[in-house]
Amino acid sequence: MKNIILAAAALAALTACTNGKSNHDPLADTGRTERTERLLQNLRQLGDSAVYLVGHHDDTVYGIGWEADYTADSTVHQRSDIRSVCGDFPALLSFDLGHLELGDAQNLDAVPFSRIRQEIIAHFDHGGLTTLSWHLNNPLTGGTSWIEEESSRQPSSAGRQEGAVPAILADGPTHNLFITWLDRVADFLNSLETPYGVRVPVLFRPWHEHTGSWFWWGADHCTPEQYKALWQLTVSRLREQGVVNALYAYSPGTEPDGNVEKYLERYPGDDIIDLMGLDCYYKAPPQPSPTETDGGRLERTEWTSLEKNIAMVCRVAKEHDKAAALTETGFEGLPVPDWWTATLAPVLERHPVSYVLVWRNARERPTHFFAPYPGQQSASDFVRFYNDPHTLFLRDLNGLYQ
Ligand code: BMA
Repeated sequence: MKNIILAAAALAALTACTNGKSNHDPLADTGRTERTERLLQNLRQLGDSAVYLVGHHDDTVYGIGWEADYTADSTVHQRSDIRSVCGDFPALLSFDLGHLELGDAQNLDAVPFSRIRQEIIAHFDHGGLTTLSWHLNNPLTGGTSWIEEESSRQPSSAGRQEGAVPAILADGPTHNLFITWLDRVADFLNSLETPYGVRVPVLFRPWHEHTGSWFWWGADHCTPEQYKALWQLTVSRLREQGVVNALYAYSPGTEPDGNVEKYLERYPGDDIIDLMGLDCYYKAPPQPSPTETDGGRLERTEWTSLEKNIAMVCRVAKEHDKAAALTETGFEGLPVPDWWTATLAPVLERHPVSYVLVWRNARERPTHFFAPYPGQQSASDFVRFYNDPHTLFLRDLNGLYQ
């Protein structure tokens, strides 16, 4: 385990005694488990420290050139592209609940929900954290989360997409259907329990990137009031269904462009949200001309959209007493060998967040990956990133729930 440099508060929180593997699972005054509330405190404190958790979507279930055997329990929490590169799992795992709402056995990326449950519990047992996104289908049209895909598949239904959010609010035509979908999510969250009787805390991150308009809950498809009502309905129903182990993350895209009013325009409220985030991907800048002598390095290290937005997110999260995070990021295909230490790490050093999450290494789309794998050109730089005293991986954690 590396030497961790932590601010005093985070040091106390993260290194306190054991990970708490007992079946003592009391509720706090908030109605959530005490472990869930302590996790929130620790995520908040991480924002005051110089360190952050590193996360990867679908990390332990597949990677480039491999997929876990979902029929064998012995393959749970065993393999990971990140582990193959640096010898440790990410501190944060992420999975998607898309198609859980349909009652399917596997999610939209063909990972069984039973395996996702096992991975979450195993990761918690090792002291780690899991976040869950939800690329759910459109209850009004039956299409996917994505507007374009849906419009191009069924051009005649494009106009109806604008009504998908109001249609699930009270008295809307798909309200009852949507409640059954939420109840399936509640059942799943309630099923995240260790053999020793502890509900596993998770960070639920639905309705993401809503400042863009590619999802049916996006900015052009509902009003701010409807979007807020969607969140209220979601969280209040999950609470009613006995969910005591979820924190909730708000994660707009980069459209607010550093403008706090825009960032908060659809914010559902401090009583609902626990963590304020940002989804911001790195896009390769245009190739430098041969007359430019720095080979493009200067441009590469200036990530303006992230700088602007993450500074604002850190500030506003502090004002609202919330945790802050870079809830999704990455550079698809990692074509630059030093992206981790030359581009990502310097921004996060300037703007302390509780975690950074990179997206998945799709085994079915070999160019769609965001973490290195052995032999990938950024792998040795990722090891430097791993050894950076600011980054936390699984073995660095001891007490995230204490
Ligand atoms: C997107 C892509 C898709 C995937 C979806 C949900 O960003 O990775 O291939 O289905 O996320 O995981």
